[in-house]
Amino acid sequence: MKIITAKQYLSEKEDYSTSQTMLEDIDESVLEIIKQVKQYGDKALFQYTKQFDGADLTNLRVTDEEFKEAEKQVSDDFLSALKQAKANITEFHQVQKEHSWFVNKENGIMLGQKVTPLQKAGIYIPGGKAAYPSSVLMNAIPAKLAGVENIIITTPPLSDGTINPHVLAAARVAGADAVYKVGGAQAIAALAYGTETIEKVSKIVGPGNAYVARAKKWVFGDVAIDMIAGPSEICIVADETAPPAYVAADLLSQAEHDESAKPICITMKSKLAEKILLEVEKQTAELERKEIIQQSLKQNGRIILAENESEAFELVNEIAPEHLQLMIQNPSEKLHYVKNAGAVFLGNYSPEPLGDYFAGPNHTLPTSGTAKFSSPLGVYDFVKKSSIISYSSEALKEASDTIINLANTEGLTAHANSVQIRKEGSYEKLQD
Ligand code: HSO
Ligand code: ZN
Repeated sequence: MKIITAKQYLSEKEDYSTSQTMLEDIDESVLEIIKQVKQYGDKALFQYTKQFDGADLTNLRVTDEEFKEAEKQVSDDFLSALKQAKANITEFHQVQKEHSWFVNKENGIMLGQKVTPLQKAGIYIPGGKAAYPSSVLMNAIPAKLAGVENIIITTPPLSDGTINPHVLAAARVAGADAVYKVGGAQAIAALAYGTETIEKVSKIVGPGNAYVARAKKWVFGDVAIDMIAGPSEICIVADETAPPAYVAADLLSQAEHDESAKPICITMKSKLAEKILLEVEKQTAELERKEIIQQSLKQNGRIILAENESEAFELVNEIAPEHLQLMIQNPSEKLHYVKNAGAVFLGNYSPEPLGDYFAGPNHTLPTSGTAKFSSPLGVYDFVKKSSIISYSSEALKEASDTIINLANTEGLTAHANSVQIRKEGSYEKLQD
């Protein structure tokens, strides 16, 4: 981790973690996998699961017995933690529900917008070390609240054919309808196009590695996707009221996710910068995932010295971080300076992991600067809208000339005729 100025930060070249040639290689295998799954369905899924996960399966769907076994393996304390988190996530997301609306206007005109849940949603949950039960809750609960009838999860099995019991327990608590043992690009292809066992969904959500991310990009259009998630990011704006040990701990909480995670602190005080740096070094040495953390700190860890708060916020808005912590005096009064951030944590007692697990807002957030135009995952991601239009014969007659004029101007005389025929009341005449 190094201390630099705002100018130096902005002039640093972006270090693309996935190079162009790597991307081309990934795309080549991803496209082949998609093709095979489209053509051979389950057979391709079994074969890829054997090849990539080392699991020789005969059944893709997790059975009731497997769920029961998983629930026995997890502690009561863990189950109760899941349930508390679920209650908070539900309470927060409940407010996001959108409702259909209709307005009756003069002359027998009715207009409206009908909100309909997606019928089927597919959630991808990574396996192995990055198997996060919290992500199961964060993806499935908003879908459930939106009214999605069929919520299915795909996740890669371990080589013995089992799934992380904590993930299965979370799937049950969240109310998922089925869990399938399949991961990688093959899972995304199965969700997008369907196989004998896995039903085709309308939208695929959830985090994943580079293969999953590229597969999502390739199937987009045939199916909806949530976002292409990049590595985790945290940006902390700290002034002299921020305890350096807290700042360091929070930076490291995101650094441990991934070698290419981005832990950034912006401060106006160079003394504080030095203290935070010392704390980062001290705390890293004690942490279990120090190898990952050290990589992340080396590649992307920065303490940026800003001249004043206004420069600090300019930088924040340019970075558009996934997570922004304001560890400054009166943080809520400064909130209006924040234009681009996935989630904003205010004060010294709102550390980022509070949001990852417990507070209620979603932890699926826009990364890599996409907070400039994207929002956190929410109930609104699992519904779609239809416009409703209803006119009476008088209302249509009154509008006819205007519509006919617009249609004729576009040279679309059949459009004009569809209105003209009603204006003349030809149908009514035919009935006579
Ligand atoms: N901070 C991650 C989400 C997560 N953290 C899951 C722990 N578990 C999203 O950037
Ligand atoms: Zn996290």
